[in-house]
Amino acid sequence: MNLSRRSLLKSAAALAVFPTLARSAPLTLTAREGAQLIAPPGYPETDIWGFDGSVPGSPIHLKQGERVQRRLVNELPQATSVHWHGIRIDNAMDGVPGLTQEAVPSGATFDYDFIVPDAGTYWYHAHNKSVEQVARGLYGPLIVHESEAPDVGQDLVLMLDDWRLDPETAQITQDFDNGHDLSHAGRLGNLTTVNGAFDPSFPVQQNQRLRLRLVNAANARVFTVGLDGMSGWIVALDGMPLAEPIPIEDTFPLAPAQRADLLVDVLAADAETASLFSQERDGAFGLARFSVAGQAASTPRSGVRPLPPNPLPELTDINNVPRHEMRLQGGAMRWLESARIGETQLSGRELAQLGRFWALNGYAERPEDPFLDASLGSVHRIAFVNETVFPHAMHLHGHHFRLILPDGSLGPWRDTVLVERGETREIALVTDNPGNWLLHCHMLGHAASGMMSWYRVT
Ligand SMILES: [Cu+2]
Repeated sequence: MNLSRRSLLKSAAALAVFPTLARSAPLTLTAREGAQLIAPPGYPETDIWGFDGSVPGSPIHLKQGERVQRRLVNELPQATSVHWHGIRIDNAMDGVPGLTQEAVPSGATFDYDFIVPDAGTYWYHAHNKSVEQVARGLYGPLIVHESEAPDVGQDLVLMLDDWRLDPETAQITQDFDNGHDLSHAGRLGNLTTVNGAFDPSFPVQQNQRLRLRLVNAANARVFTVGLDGMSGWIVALDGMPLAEPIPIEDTFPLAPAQRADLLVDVLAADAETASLFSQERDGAFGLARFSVAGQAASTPRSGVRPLPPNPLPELTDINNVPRHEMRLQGGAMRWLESARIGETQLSGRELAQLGRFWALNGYAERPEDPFLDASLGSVHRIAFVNETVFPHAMHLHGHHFRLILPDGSLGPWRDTVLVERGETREIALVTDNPGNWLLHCHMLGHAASGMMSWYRVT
Protein backbone atom coordinates (compact mmCIF):
# COMPACT_ATOMS: atom_id res chain seq x y z
CA MET A 1 0.00 0.00 0.00
CA ASN A 2 2.67 2.34 1.11
CA LEU A 3 4.88 1.40 -1.77
CA SER A 4 2.26 1.97 -4.39
CA ARG A 5 1.35 5.26 -2.79
CA ARG A 6 4.96 6.26 -2.98
CA SER A 7 5.22 5.33 -6.63
CA LEU A 8 2.03 7.24 -7.27
CA LEU A 9 3.56 10.26 -5.65
CA LYS A 10 6.68 9.71 -7.66
CA SER A 11 4.81 9.55 -10.92
CA ALA A 12 2.81 12.60 -9.95
CA ALA A 13 6.08 14.41 -9.40
CA ALA A 14 7.32 13.10 -12.73
CA LEU A 15 4.17 14.30 -14.43
CA ALA A 16 4.71 17.71 -12.96
CA VAL A 17 8.14 17.80 -14.59
CA PHE A 18 7.55 16.07 -17.91
CA PRO A 19 4.87 18.32 -19.39
CA THR A 20 7.29 21.25 -19.09
CA LEU A 21 10.02 19.29 -20.84
CA ALA A 22 7.64 18.13 -23.54
CA ARG A 23 6.50 21.68 -24.15
CA SER A 24 9.98 23.13 -24.55
CA ALA A 25 10.71 22.58 -28.23
CA PRO A 26 14.28 21.67 -29.20
CA LEU A 27 16.56 24.54 -30.05
CA THR A 28 16.57 24.90 -33.79
CA LEU A 29 19.14 26.04 -36.30
CA THR A 30 17.27 26.92 -39.45
CA ALA A 31 19.15 27.04 -42.73
CA ARG A 32 17.26 29.56 -44.82
CA GLU A 33 17.44 32.46 -47.19
CA GLY A 34 17.96 35.96 -45.87
CA ALA A 35 19.15 39.40 -46.92
CA GLN A 36 21.60 41.73 -45.27
CA LEU A 37 23.91 44.59 -46.03
CA ILE A 38 27.25 42.99 -46.92
CA ALA A 39 28.59 45.65 -49.28
CA PRO A 40 29.44 49.21 -48.18
CA PRO A 41 26.57 51.55 -47.22
CA GLY A 42 24.65 52.79 -50.25
CA TYR A 43 24.58 49.35 -51.88
CA PRO A 44 21.47 47.18 -51.75
CA GLU A 45 21.24 44.27 -49.35
CA THR A 46 22.72 40.98 -50.55
CA ASP A 47 20.61 37.84 -50.72
CA ILE A 48 22.36 35.24 -48.60
CA TRP A 49 21.78 31.77 -47.20
CA GLY A 50 22.34 31.75 -43.47
CA PHE A 51 21.73 29.80 -40.30
CA ASP A 52 18.65 31.47 -38.87
CA GLY A 53 18.77 33.73 -41.91
CA SER A 54 21.87 35.76 -41.07
CA VAL A 55 25.59 35.64 -41.70
CA PRO A 56 27.30 34.71 -39.50
CA GLY A 57 24.54 32.44 -38.24
CA SER A 58 23.39 32.42 -34.63
CA PRO A 59 26.43 32.31 -32.33
CA ILE A 60 26.64 29.27 -30.08
CA HIS A 61 28.35 29.89 -26.73
CA LEU A 62 28.81 27.25 -24.08
CA LYS A 63 31.16 26.00 -21.42
CA GLN A 64 33.74 23.28 -21.85
CA GLY A 65 32.21 19.83 -21.40
CA GLU A 66 28.67 20.99 -22.10
CA ARG A 67 26.32 19.56 -24.67
CA VAL A 68 25.22 21.12 -27.95
CA GLN A 69 21.73 20.16 -29.07
CA ARG A 70 20.36 21.72 -32.21
CA ARG A 71 17.67 20.62 -34.60
CA LEU A 72 18.80 21.57 -38.09
CA VAL A 73 15.74 22.69 -40.05
CA ASN A 74 16.42 22.87 -43.75
CA GLU A 75 14.39 25.56 -45.45
CA LEU A 76 16.84 25.88 -48.34
CA PRO A 77 16.13 24.80 -51.91
CA GLN A 78 19.05 22.31 -51.59
CA ALA A 79 19.96 19.48 -49.26
CA THR A 80 22.41 20.49 -46.54
CA SER A 81 24.21 19.34 -43.37
CA VAL A 82 26.23 20.93 -40.58
CA HIS A 83 29.87 20.22 -39.77
CA TRP A 84 31.11 21.40 -36.37
CA HIS A 85 34.60 22.36 -37.38
CA GLY A 86 37.38 21.48 -34.95
CA ILE A 87 35.19 19.75 -32.39
CA ARG A 88 36.58 16.33 -31.42
CA ILE A 89 33.10 15.03 -31.89
CA ASP A 90 31.08 11.82 -31.88
CA ASN A 91 31.46 10.58 -35.48
CA ALA A 92 27.71 10.32 -36.12
CA MET A 93 27.40 14.07 -35.47
CA ASP A 94 30.20 15.19 -37.81
CA GLY A 95 27.86 16.28 -40.59
CA VAL A 96 29.51 14.73 -43.67
CA PRO A 97 26.97 13.53 -46.26
CA GLY A 98 27.75 10.07 -47.58
CA LEU A 99 30.20 9.34 -44.76
CA THR A 100 28.53 10.08 -41.40
CA GLN A 101 24.94 10.90 -42.40
CA GLU A 102 22.73 11.50 -45.39
CA ALA A 103 22.35 15.09 -46.57
CA VAL A 104 19.21 16.61 -45.08
CA PRO A 105 16.72 17.30 -47.89
CA SER A 106 14.75 20.54 -48.25
CA GLY A 107 11.98 20.60 -45.71
CA ALA A 108 13.57 17.95 -43.48
CA THR A 109 15.33 18.12 -40.12
CA PHE A 110 18.29 16.47 -38.40
CA ASP A 111 19.05 16.48 -34.69
CA TYR A 112 22.65 17.22 -33.72
CA ASP A 113 23.62 16.31 -30.17
CA PHE A 114 27.20 16.20 -28.93
CA ILE A 115 29.56 17.15 -26.12
CA VAL A 116 32.34 19.72 -26.59
CA PRO A 117 35.47 18.33 -24.90
CA ASP A 118 37.74 21.31 -25.54
CA ALA A 119 37.53 25.01 -24.79
CA GLY A 120 38.34 27.33 -27.67
CA THR A 121 37.23 29.00 -30.88
CA TYR A 122 35.39 26.75 -33.30
CA TRP A 123 32.85 27.26 -36.02
CA TYR A 124 30.10 25.45 -37.81
CA HIS A 125 29.32 25.44 -41.49
CA ALA A 126 27.36 23.67 -44.19
CA HIS A 127 29.11 20.55 -45.49
CA ASN A 128 27.02 19.75 -48.54
CA LYS A 129 27.95 21.55 -51.78
CA SER A 130 30.22 23.55 -49.49
CA VAL A 131 31.79 25.51 -52.32
CA GLU A 132 28.37 27.07 -52.91
CA GLN A 133 26.72 26.89 -49.48
CA VAL A 134 29.58 28.37 -47.45
CA ALA A 135 30.06 31.05 -50.14
CA ARG A 136 26.39 31.98 -49.73
CA GLY A 137 26.91 32.47 -45.98
CA LEU A 138 26.11 29.19 -44.22
CA TYR A 139 28.45 29.42 -41.25
CA GLY A 140 28.52 30.63 -37.66
CA PRO A 141 30.73 30.72 -34.54
CA LEU A 142 30.85 27.99 -31.92
CA ILE A 143 32.67 29.31 -28.86
CA VAL A 144 33.55 27.04 -25.95
CA HIS A 145 34.52 29.05 -22.88
CA GLU A 146 37.22 28.01 -20.44
CA SER A 147 36.06 27.53 -16.86
CA GLU A 148 38.74 30.06 -15.99
CA ALA A 149 38.83 32.49 -18.87
CA PRO A 150 41.52 35.16 -19.14
CA ASP A 151 40.56 38.56 -17.78
CA VAL A 152 39.85 40.81 -20.78
CA GLY A 153 37.94 44.02 -21.40
CA GLN A 154 36.18 42.55 -24.44
CA ASP A 155 35.95 39.11 -26.03
CA LEU A 156 35.26 39.57 -29.74
CA VAL A 157 34.58 36.91 -32.36
CA LEU A 158 35.75 38.12 -35.78
CA MET A 159 34.70 35.89 -38.68
CA LEU A 160 36.65 36.83 -41.79
CA ASP A 161 35.21 36.17 -45.21
CA ASP A 162 35.48 37.31 -48.77
CA TRP A 163 32.59 37.51 -51.18
CA ARG A 164 32.28 37.61 -54.91
CA LEU A 165 29.55 40.16 -55.51
CA ASP A 166 28.27 41.72 -58.69
CA PRO A 167 29.62 45.28 -58.35
CA GLU A 168 26.35 46.75 -59.67
CA THR A 169 23.76 44.79 -57.71
CA ALA A 170 25.80 43.56 -54.71
CA GLN A 171 24.39 40.06 -55.35
CA ILE A 172 26.50 36.90 -55.02
CA THR A 173 27.74 35.77 -58.41
CA GLN A 174 26.55 32.21 -58.90
CA ASP A 175 29.55 30.86 -60.81
CA PHE A 176 30.34 28.31 -58.10
CA ASP A 177 31.51 25.70 -60.64
CA ASN A 178 33.73 28.12 -62.55
CA GLY A 179 36.47 25.87 -63.96
CA HIS A 180 39.12 28.58 -63.74
CA ASP A 181 38.51 29.05 -60.01
CA LEU A 182 38.39 25.33 -59.37
CA SER A 183 41.67 24.66 -61.15
CA HIS A 184 43.52 27.67 -59.71
CA ALA A 185 43.43 29.28 -56.25
CA GLY A 186 39.69 28.69 -55.73
CA ARG A 187 36.84 31.17 -55.46
CA LEU A 188 38.42 34.45 -54.36
CA GLY A 189 36.08 37.32 -53.66
CA ASN A 190 36.11 41.03 -54.46
CA LEU A 191 34.87 42.17 -51.04
CA THR A 192 36.08 41.15 -47.60
CA THR A 193 33.89 41.24 -44.52
CA VAL A 194 34.16 40.69 -40.80
CA ASN A 195 31.03 39.24 -39.20
CA GLY A 196 29.16 39.70 -42.47
CA ALA A 197 29.83 43.45 -42.70
CA PHE A 198 32.28 45.46 -44.77
CA ASP A 199 34.89 47.29 -42.67
CA PRO A 200 32.99 47.22 -39.37
CA SER A 201 34.04 49.38 -36.42
CA PHE A 202 34.27 48.16 -32.83
CA PRO A 203 34.39 50.61 -29.91
CA VAL A 204 37.42 50.09 -27.65
CA GLN A 205 39.43 52.00 -25.05
CA GLN A 206 43.10 52.80 -24.95
CA ASN A 207 45.05 50.17 -23.01
CA GLN A 208 42.07 47.87 -23.01
CA ARG A 209 42.93 44.19 -23.32
CA LEU A 210 40.95 42.37 -25.99
CA ARG A 211 40.54 38.75 -26.87
CA LEU A 212 40.16 38.56 -30.64
CA ARG A 213 38.90 35.23 -31.92
CA LEU A 214 39.73 35.18 -35.62
CA VAL A 215 38.00 32.64 -37.83
CA ASN A 216 38.71 32.39 -41.56
CA ALA A 217 35.37 31.45 -43.11
CA ALA A 218 36.43 32.28 -46.69
CA ASN A 219 36.20 29.71 -49.45
CA ALA A 220 39.79 30.01 -50.54
CA ARG A 221 41.50 33.17 -49.38
CA VAL A 222 44.51 32.92 -47.09
CA PHE A 223 44.44 36.11 -45.04
CA THR A 224 47.79 37.50 -43.97
CA VAL A 225 46.69 39.11 -40.76
CA GLY A 226 48.30 42.13 -39.16
CA LEU A 227 47.49 44.57 -36.37
CA ASP A 228 47.91 48.32 -36.32
CA GLY A 229 47.59 50.29 -33.07
CA MET A 230 47.41 47.09 -31.01
CA SER A 231 50.00 44.62 -29.86
CA GLY A 232 49.85 41.25 -28.20
CA TRP A 233 50.14 37.50 -28.55
CA ILE A 234 48.66 34.54 -30.36
CA VAL A 235 47.42 32.37 -27.50
CA ALA A 236 45.60 29.61 -29.38
CA LEU A 237 45.50 28.12 -32.87
CA ASP A 238 42.53 26.17 -34.25
CA GLY A 239 41.00 26.33 -30.78
CA MET A 240 43.93 24.77 -28.95
CA PRO A 241 45.97 26.83 -26.46
CA LEU A 242 49.66 27.34 -27.16
CA ALA A 243 51.90 26.23 -24.31
CA GLU A 244 53.83 29.42 -24.94
CA PRO A 245 51.96 32.37 -26.45
CA ILE A 246 53.63 33.80 -29.56
CA PRO A 247 54.26 37.57 -29.57
CA ILE A 248 52.75 39.16 -32.68
CA GLU A 249 55.67 40.96 -34.26
CA ASP A 250 54.63 40.67 -37.88
CA THR A 251 51.77 39.49 -40.04
CA PHE A 252 50.80 35.82 -39.93
CA PRO A 253 48.82 33.59 -42.31
CA LEU A 254 45.30 32.43 -41.54
CA ALA A 255 44.22 29.81 -44.08
CA PRO A 256 40.60 28.90 -44.81
CA ALA A 257 39.00 27.25 -41.73
CA GLN A 258 41.90 28.14 -39.44
CA ARG A 259 41.39 30.10 -36.24
CA ALA A 260 43.71 32.19 -34.09
CA ASP A 261 42.91 33.54 -30.63
CA LEU A 262 44.78 36.75 -29.86
CA LEU A 263 45.19 38.61 -26.62
CA VAL A 264 46.02 42.19 -27.52
CA ASP A 265 46.31 45.57 -25.83
CA VAL A 266 44.99 48.68 -27.56
CA LEU A 267 47.87 51.13 -27.91
CA ALA A 268 46.15 53.70 -30.14
CA ALA A 269 45.24 56.88 -28.24
CA ASP A 270 41.83 58.32 -27.50
CA ALA A 271 40.02 59.36 -30.73
CA GLU A 272 42.44 57.32 -32.86
CA THR A 273 41.65 54.12 -34.68
CA ALA A 274 43.40 50.77 -34.43
CA SER A 275 42.88 48.19 -37.15
CA LEU A 276 43.03 44.60 -38.26
CA PHE A 277 44.31 44.29 -41.81
CA SER A 278 45.38 41.72 -44.36
CA GLN A 279 48.66 42.14 -46.17
CA GLU A 280 48.20 41.13 -49.80
CA ARG A 281 50.74 41.09 -52.58
CA ASP A 282 49.43 44.41 -53.95
CA GLY A 283 49.14 46.18 -50.60
CA ALA A 284 47.33 45.97 -47.29
CA PHE A 285 43.59 46.29 -46.92
CA GLY A 286 41.66 46.94 -43.74
CA LEU A 287 39.38 44.23 -42.37
CA ALA A 288 38.01 45.96 -39.27
CA ARG A 289 38.53 49.15 -37.29
CA PHE A 290 38.69 49.66 -33.55
CA SER A 291 37.67 53.20 -32.63
CA VAL A 292 39.27 54.32 -29.41
CA ALA A 293 37.12 56.34 -26.99
CA GLY A 294 38.55 56.88 -23.52
CA GLN A 295 41.10 54.95 -21.53
CA ALA A 296 40.74 51.62 -19.76
CA ALA A 297 43.98 52.12 -17.82
CA SER A 298 46.86 54.59 -17.78
CA THR A 299 49.32 52.01 -19.15
CA PRO A 300 48.93 48.83 -21.19
CA ARG A 301 49.03 45.56 -19.29
CA SER A 302 52.26 43.66 -19.32
CA GLY A 303 52.66 40.00 -20.07
CA VAL A 304 50.32 37.19 -20.80
CA ARG A 305 49.65 33.77 -19.37
CA PRO A 306 48.92 30.70 -21.49
CA LEU A 307 45.30 29.56 -21.66
CA PRO A 308 44.52 26.45 -19.61
CA PRO A 309 45.35 23.32 -21.65
CA ASN A 310 42.68 21.10 -23.23
CA PRO A 311 42.50 17.35 -22.49
CA LEU A 312 44.43 16.33 -25.61
CA PRO A 313 46.10 12.92 -25.87
CA GLU A 314 49.70 12.44 -24.88
CA LEU A 315 51.92 12.57 -27.98
CA THR A 316 55.64 12.34 -27.39
CA ASP A 317 57.49 9.62 -29.27
CA ILE A 318 56.87 10.05 -32.98
CA ASN A 319 60.06 8.43 -34.20
CA ASN A 320 58.93 4.83 -34.40
CA VAL A 321 55.45 5.25 -35.80
CA PRO A 322 54.05 4.60 -39.28
CA ARG A 323 54.46 7.45 -41.74
CA HIS A 324 51.87 7.90 -44.48
CA GLU A 325 52.44 10.10 -47.49
CA MET A 326 49.62 12.05 -49.06
CA ARG A 327 50.58 13.62 -52.36
CA LEU A 328 48.62 16.72 -53.40
CA GLN A 329 48.42 16.69 -57.18
CA GLY A 330 47.06 18.58 -60.16
CA GLY A 331 45.70 22.07 -60.71
CA ALA A 332 46.73 24.65 -63.26
CA MET A 333 50.32 24.34 -64.50
CA ARG A 334 50.61 20.82 -63.05
CA TRP A 335 47.59 19.40 -64.85
CA LEU A 336 46.72 15.82 -63.96
CA GLU A 337 47.78 13.33 -66.58
CA SER A 338 45.37 10.85 -65.11
CA ALA A 339 43.69 9.95 -61.84
CA ARG A 340 41.11 7.54 -60.53
CA ILE A 341 37.47 7.95 -59.70
CA GLY A 342 36.58 4.71 -57.97
CA GLU A 343 38.32 1.93 -59.90
CA THR A 344 38.24 3.85 -63.17
CA GLN A 345 41.44 5.49 -64.40
CA LEU A 346 40.59 8.65 -66.32
CA SER A 347 42.73 10.94 -68.42
CA GLY A 348 43.29 14.55 -67.41
CA ARG A 349 41.01 15.65 -70.23
CA GLU A 350 38.21 13.32 -69.11
CA LEU A 351 38.65 14.50 -65.53
CA ALA A 352 38.51 18.17 -66.58
CA GLN A 353 35.23 17.48 -68.39
CA LEU A 354 33.89 16.19 -65.07
CA GLY A 355 35.15 19.31 -63.32
CA ARG A 356 37.95 17.41 -61.57
CA PHE A 357 41.32 19.14 -61.52
CA TRP A 358 43.01 17.82 -58.39
CA ALA A 359 43.88 14.50 -56.82
CA LEU A 360 45.08 13.10 -53.52
CA ASN A 361 47.38 10.10 -54.01
CA GLY A 362 45.97 9.55 -57.48
CA TYR A 363 42.28 9.79 -56.58
CA ALA A 364 40.17 12.66 -57.92
CA GLU A 365 37.29 11.78 -55.60
CA ARG A 366 36.97 10.35 -52.11
CA PRO A 367 38.08 6.74 -52.66
CA GLU A 368 36.21 3.69 -51.48
CA ASP A 369 39.09 2.56 -49.26
CA PRO A 370 40.42 4.89 -46.58
CA PHE A 371 43.76 6.62 -47.00
CA LEU A 372 44.62 5.40 -43.52
CA ASP A 373 43.08 2.53 -41.59
CA ALA A 374 44.14 3.18 -38.01
CA SER A 375 43.53 1.22 -34.88
CA LEU A 376 42.09 3.11 -31.95
CA GLY A 377 44.77 4.78 -29.87
CA SER A 378 47.63 4.35 -32.36
CA VAL A 379 50.04 7.07 -33.41
CA HIS A 380 50.63 8.11 -37.03
CA ARG A 381 52.60 10.59 -39.05
CA ILE A 382 51.14 12.02 -42.22
CA ALA A 383 53.32 13.87 -44.71
CA PHE A 384 51.44 16.21 -47.05
CA VAL A 385 53.59 16.50 -50.16
CA ASN A 386 52.41 19.44 -52.23
CA GLU A 387 53.30 18.70 -55.84
CA THR A 388 51.11 21.56 -57.09
CA VAL A 389 51.88 25.25 -57.52
CA PHE A 390 49.08 26.36 -55.18
CA PRO A 391 48.78 26.36 -51.39
CA HIS A 392 46.33 23.93 -49.79
CA ALA A 393 44.72 23.99 -46.34
CA MET A 394 44.54 20.32 -45.34
CA HIS A 395 41.90 19.58 -42.72
CA LEU A 396 41.33 16.43 -40.68
CA HIS A 397 37.92 15.82 -39.17
CA GLY A 398 37.58 14.29 -35.72
CA HIS A 399 41.10 14.86 -34.43
CA HIS A 400 43.58 17.57 -33.79
CA PHE A 401 47.16 16.81 -34.77
CA ARG A 402 50.53 18.29 -33.98
CA LEU A 403 52.67 19.91 -36.62
CA ILE A 404 56.13 18.44 -36.91
CA LEU A 405 58.50 21.36 -37.21
CA PRO A 406 61.42 21.34 -39.65
CA ASP A 407 63.85 20.40 -36.84
CA GLY A 408 61.72 17.33 -36.03
CA SER A 409 60.24 18.71 -32.84
CA LEU A 410 56.51 18.90 -32.16
CA GLY A 411 54.75 22.15 -32.95
CA PRO A 412 51.28 23.44 -32.09
CA TRP A 413 48.06 21.42 -32.15
CA ARG A 414 45.93 22.21 -35.19
CA ASP A 415 43.07 20.82 -37.24
CA THR A 416 44.00 22.53 -40.50
CA VAL A 417 47.52 22.89 -41.89
CA LEU A 418 48.54 25.24 -44.68
CA VAL A 419 50.86 23.47 -47.12
CA GLU A 420 52.52 26.00 -49.40
CA ARG A 421 53.32 25.30 -53.05
CA GLY A 422 56.04 22.72 -53.44
CA GLU A 423 56.26 22.24 -49.68
CA THR A 424 56.02 19.11 -47.53
CA ARG A 425 54.40 19.45 -44.09
CA GLU A 426 54.33 16.60 -41.62
CA ILE A 427 51.86 16.11 -38.84
CA ALA A 428 51.45 13.54 -36.07
CA LEU A 429 48.27 12.39 -34.39
CA VAL A 430 46.87 9.90 -31.92
CA THR A 431 43.84 8.27 -33.52
CA ASP A 432 41.76 8.17 -30.36
CA ASN A 433 38.35 9.01 -31.83
CA PRO A 434 36.64 6.09 -33.58
CA GLY A 435 34.81 6.52 -36.87
CA ASN A 436 35.06 7.42 -40.52
CA TRP A 437 36.68 10.83 -40.80
CA LEU A 438 37.03 13.10 -43.77
CA LEU A 439 40.42 14.49 -44.75
CA HIS A 440 40.34 17.21 -47.38
CA CYS A 441 41.54 20.53 -48.67
CA HIS A 442 39.59 23.42 -47.14
CA MET A 443 39.93 25.52 -50.26
CA LEU A 444 36.37 24.49 -50.98
CA GLY A 445 36.69 24.61 -54.75
CA HIS A 446 39.65 22.24 -54.52
CA ALA A 447 37.65 19.87 -52.34
CA ALA A 448 34.79 19.97 -54.86
CA SER A 449 37.13 19.21 -57.73
CA GLY A 450 39.09 16.30 -56.32
CA MET A 451 40.87 16.96 -53.01
CA MET A 452 38.79 14.68 -50.80
CA SER A 453 39.93 11.64 -48.88
CA TRP A 454 39.13 9.93 -45.59
CA TYR A 455 40.60 7.85 -42.80
CA ARG A 456 39.11 5.22 -40.56
CA VAL A 457 39.70 4.64 -36.86
CA THR A 458 38.48 1.37 -35.38
CU1 LIG B 1 43.56 23.00 -52.00
